Amino acid sequence: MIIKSAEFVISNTDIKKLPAPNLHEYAFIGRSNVGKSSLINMLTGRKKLAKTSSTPGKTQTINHFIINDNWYLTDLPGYGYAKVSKTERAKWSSFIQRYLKVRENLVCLFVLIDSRIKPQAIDLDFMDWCGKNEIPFVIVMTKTDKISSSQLKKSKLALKKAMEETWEFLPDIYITSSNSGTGKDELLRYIDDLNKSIKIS
Ligand SMILES: Nc1nc2c(ncn2[C@@H]2O[C@H](COP(=O)(O)OP(=O)(O)OP(=O)(O)O)[C@@H](O)[C@H]2O)c(=O)[nH]1
Ligand SMILES: [Mg+2]
Repeated sequence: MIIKSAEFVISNTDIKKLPAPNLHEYAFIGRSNVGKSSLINMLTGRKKLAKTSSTPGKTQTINHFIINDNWYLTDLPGYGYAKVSKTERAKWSSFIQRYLKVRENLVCLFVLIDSRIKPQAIDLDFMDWCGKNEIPFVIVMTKTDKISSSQLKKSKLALKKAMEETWEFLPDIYITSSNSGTGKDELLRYIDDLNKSIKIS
């Protein structure tokens, strides 16, 4: 798929102010600093569309971007940010969980996992929560430019093993690097296929 246009639409902390749910939507979630905003920039080929930072906790709101005037990419705040208070964290999860549950045009959630580290309880718990709430998702392993191909193989295997504890069928796993562009064509093709095969009423 060719990205002809990618524009910022709205930043939200209020579920009621989200854009009308009349277009296909794909959201990016994962731990703080995992590379959600960078991946949105890599996929759209716009370096500064979503704001990125080397300090965790950069994205604090739900950010909608409209692509080719036809579908939404949504950048979400990260979870598991250690410096955030318990109350703030609880607020975050109820806000994001509500968004994920009510957003009827959310075709697929991309759950980003750092390819450099072993499976984390917070990611596994979050994916279990998605399963229980019937939120369709695939996994995206990020920052693969920072590890060797044998390390990547090991990471992927470890993740699959950890997921097999609770999952009978595993979701697709995409391999990406926002630095090198790895995975761009595959993810855009996946989105294009879903745009064509799923009807948004
Ligand atoms: N080497 C490398 N660095 C990356 C990659 N993706 C992101 N980064 C770096 O990781 C840091 C965090 O990236 P962001 O895209 O801001 O992460 P985020 O998940 O949006 O973070 P929050 O909004 O804070 O939750 C930045 O310093 C990026 O440059 C990647 O594929 N490779
Ligand atoms: Mg971000």
